[in-house]
Amino acid sequence: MPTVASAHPSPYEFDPATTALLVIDMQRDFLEPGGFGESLGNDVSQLRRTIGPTAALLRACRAVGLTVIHTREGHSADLSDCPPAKLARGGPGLRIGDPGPMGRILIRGEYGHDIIDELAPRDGEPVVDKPGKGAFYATDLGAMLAERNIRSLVVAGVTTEVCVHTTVREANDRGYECLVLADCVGSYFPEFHRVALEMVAAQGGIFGWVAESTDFTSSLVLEGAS
Ligand code: C5J
Repeated sequence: MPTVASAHPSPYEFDPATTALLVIDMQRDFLEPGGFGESLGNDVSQLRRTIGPTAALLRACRAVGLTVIHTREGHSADLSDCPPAKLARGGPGLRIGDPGPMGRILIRGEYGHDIIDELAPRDGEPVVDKPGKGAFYATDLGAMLAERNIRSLVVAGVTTEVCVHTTVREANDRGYECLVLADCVGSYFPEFHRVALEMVAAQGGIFGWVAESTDFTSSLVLEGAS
């Protein structure tokens, strides 16, 4: 069985046949200027360091045929799936549904809502549209994973302490063994990123495991996953 020996708090063992890579919300709305992330006052350049490692991770996973699933956070055009408190966040004219340089902010079908070109999903890779921070809430992700007999989730994406954390917590409660790849997740706040990763692995791995992506991909290659 492939093992990521360097994972914290303990080696992470996984079966590639029952493991999926989950790439969370690598959308223009979070990573590029003029989107939802910037509308909330964030420096979106903080997230760019995740792109190169995640592109390499995708190449490695695709090469061995690992299941790859992407998610996108966003709302329907009529905002009926957006809670009032979420809608009220951000300054006037910069709220969810308001027009921006990449289309209406965080609205499905708009240019800004889609995944950045560097990490574009391949044909056949599911893309889960979610209205919340967690990828299980109000989506068919659970059914999709069950259909594929997935038990382990390797997690990349943004932001570490928001959608990545919420999703890992939801997944952990559902029995999935989650490995968060430190260099493939990012936050607008370096301190939140650091502490969020510590929280995953603390207390014997209360939410999961943490490792660098190259240690994960080496274990895939070493074991000749199929
Ligand atoms: C946020 C996310 N940060 N994808 N969403 O609002 O983490």
